[in-house]
Amino acid sequence: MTTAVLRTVEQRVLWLATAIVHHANRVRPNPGGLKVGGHQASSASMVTIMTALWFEQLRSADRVSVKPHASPVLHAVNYLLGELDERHLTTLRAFGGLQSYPSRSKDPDPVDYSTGSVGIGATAPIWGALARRYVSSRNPQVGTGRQYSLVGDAELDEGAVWEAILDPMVGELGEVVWIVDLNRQSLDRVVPNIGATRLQGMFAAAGWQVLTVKYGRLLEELFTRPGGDALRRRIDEMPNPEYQRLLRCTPAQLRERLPDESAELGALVAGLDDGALHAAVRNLGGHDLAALGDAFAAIDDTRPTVVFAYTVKGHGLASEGHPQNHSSLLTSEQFAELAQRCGADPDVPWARFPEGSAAAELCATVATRLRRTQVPPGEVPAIPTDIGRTPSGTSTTQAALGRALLDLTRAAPEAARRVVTLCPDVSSSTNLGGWVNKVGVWSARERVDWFADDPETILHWRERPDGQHLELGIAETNLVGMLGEFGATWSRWGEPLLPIGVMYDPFVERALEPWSFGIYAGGQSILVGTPSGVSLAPEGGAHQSITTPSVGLEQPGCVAYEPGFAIDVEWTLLASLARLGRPDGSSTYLRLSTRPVDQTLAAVPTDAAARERRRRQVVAGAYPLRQVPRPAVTVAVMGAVVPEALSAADRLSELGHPAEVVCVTSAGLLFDAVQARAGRSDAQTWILDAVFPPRRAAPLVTVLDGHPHTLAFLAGIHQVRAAHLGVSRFGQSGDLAEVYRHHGLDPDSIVRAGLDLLG
Ligand SMILES: Cc1ncc(C[n+]2csc(CCOP(=O)(O)OP(=O)(O)O)c2C)c(N)n1
Ligand SMILES: [Mg+2]
Repeated sequence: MTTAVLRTVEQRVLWLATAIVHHANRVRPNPGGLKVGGHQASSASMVTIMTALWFEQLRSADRVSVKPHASPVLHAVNYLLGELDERHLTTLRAFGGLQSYPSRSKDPDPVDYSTGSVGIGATAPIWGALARRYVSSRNPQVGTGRQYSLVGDAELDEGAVWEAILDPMVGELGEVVWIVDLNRQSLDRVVPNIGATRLQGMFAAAGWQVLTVKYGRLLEELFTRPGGDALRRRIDEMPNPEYQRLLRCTPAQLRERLPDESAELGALVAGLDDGALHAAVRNLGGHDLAALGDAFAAIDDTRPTVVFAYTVKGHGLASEGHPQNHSSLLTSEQFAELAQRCGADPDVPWARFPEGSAAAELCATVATRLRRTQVPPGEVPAIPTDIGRTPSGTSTTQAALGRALLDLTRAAPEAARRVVTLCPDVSSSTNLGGWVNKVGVWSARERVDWFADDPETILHWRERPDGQHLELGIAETNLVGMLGEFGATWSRWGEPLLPIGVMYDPFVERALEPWSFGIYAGGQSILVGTPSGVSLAPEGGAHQSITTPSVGLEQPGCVAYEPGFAIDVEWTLLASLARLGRPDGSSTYLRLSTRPVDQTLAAVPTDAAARERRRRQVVAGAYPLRQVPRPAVTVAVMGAVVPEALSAADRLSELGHPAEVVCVTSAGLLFDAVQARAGRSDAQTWILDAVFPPRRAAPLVTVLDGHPHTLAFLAGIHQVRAAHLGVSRFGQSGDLAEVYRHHGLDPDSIVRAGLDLLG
């Protein structure tokens, strides 16, 4: 195909992307008057790259993550390929319309990766590549294909990017290709020293192939003329803001500024007409289809590749290169000028290429080449609801997780084979050793376990393609990025996985935003935070978590559980696994503890029906742990501090105030039920009647190892007087009893709170 046809398509993509934003802001009625916004300059920067990629390079098995602010370009391309109906082009940022940033779950056209949180969308294809490799080590049918990221240059400021690039597994992913839109601008400014050489060195040091597309054909040709070396040196050496200033200059101003007292360069510039001079200054490789084509041809696929493509933010628009162009919008006059340059008509903005034209034929051919067959989601094998064991003796909820996973391998081997655990260097300290020994560590190819014959090795590190555990460095952002993509394999390749990520609870908050973004993007997973709270007593203040229970309460697309007993861990885990890997699924956050607890306190009913009733309540959010005929006070407790609540209830009863204990397993589910009862959600409400029936309403003490507001809403169920105990200060190392006393979680504090309520 000729470059001229591609150039025609490129101009139309620029036009459509700009028009989509223009329509949303200057044409569509805006009764509210709030600026709609959109990013014409960020889009224009990427138009040539995306035209070259889609119309020449992409194959149907490839996947692409598009930088957030280029979403209009993606929609323009999809429109030209027949993947997006014209009626959507007028709906950017409208209610129910095209999303501000590419959204896999909400946009009506094909979007491979949701982006928006810079750095996170960029790294998603890395985790998508690993997820595909993992799945293809079980089912070779899922195929291969490149995983592209189209990245804004300022996105490389994000730690998430470097955390991903440094992971040793990533250096082996030859299907990963990043294209950096090097426009030297971020949101606020021209980046004074973008340091392309430094960035290139960092990628190279991580084992990536580094390609650079700096100049276009016109400049390259000028460099060969007399004075060409001086011109190259001048452009190479000038600071970014000076170069950026030249983009805003008239040809006359360029003649003054560019030569910089070099006679040779002056002569070269003097020999160029105005049009050539104006074009030369902005003739960067990222806007040169031939230069981009050469770079694509050089990708070797034996290791990840990064292409640094030099571009101009706002290329081809009146706002091009201006430092404040990030969210600036063309005026209607500027828009009309653009129409002229692009051969478009502002009154018929969505016109397609004339039938039979070379451009129309190119669109049709590419559409056929990229068409994908829809994959059905794929069934998760049945997951039992109850394995049937009743733990006795002393155990921790953290240890219960590893045990429940091992039990699952025996009770439901098919389902257990779908489980994949991910850990940022804390497998052994979070009690996953037994599971890792059983299922092995995943690696694309078998590796030697040099300690296999060492009798002192307890945790065996057998790396092989059928392993089910992935270990990362101490990189919580990588972990949740990976969780999101492993949780989306059902939708990409019809192969559901059941991913469980395990990290220390205090670091859940560090990982929360990217994990939440993964849920928003449509992946489902279980995130386990353990150990948690101040119950890790001697470990001390540095590792305690305080606010995570409310994270569990508030995170959309996620059910949060904080079980008190081992059996509760098993039941909630099984229920959570059953919600993964499907279109209507949801994620789980499981907050576990290293506090040893006597498991007989759970008083698991021995009668099968009563046990099942208990199980259902545990999974629905709460159960009555101890009941008295006419309670004077209710203690609602969650997680590790259940023994303190039971002991306080005993004492209150001895003092003549019969106290019952409700064990909360999910504050979030109870809150949903409260909202539903008021007609504000369609969650189930039966759990409130089962656990908090009106006839048993009594003053309420709530207790948890986390911030006390988490359970405070329970007082609203029957408008009872209430006291809320929990952790609201940084803590101390110490013995468990000392630490609980310090934070007011000990039985004395609970008894006192109960007596206060009773007056
Ligand atoms: C995590 C995060 N922080 C901040 C932002 C706000 N933000 C959006 S775009 C942007 C600058 C992006 O610059 P670059 O990646 O170079 O894209 P360009 O528009 O230049 O193509 C910023 C700071 C964001 N979306 N996500
Ligand atoms: Mg930029």
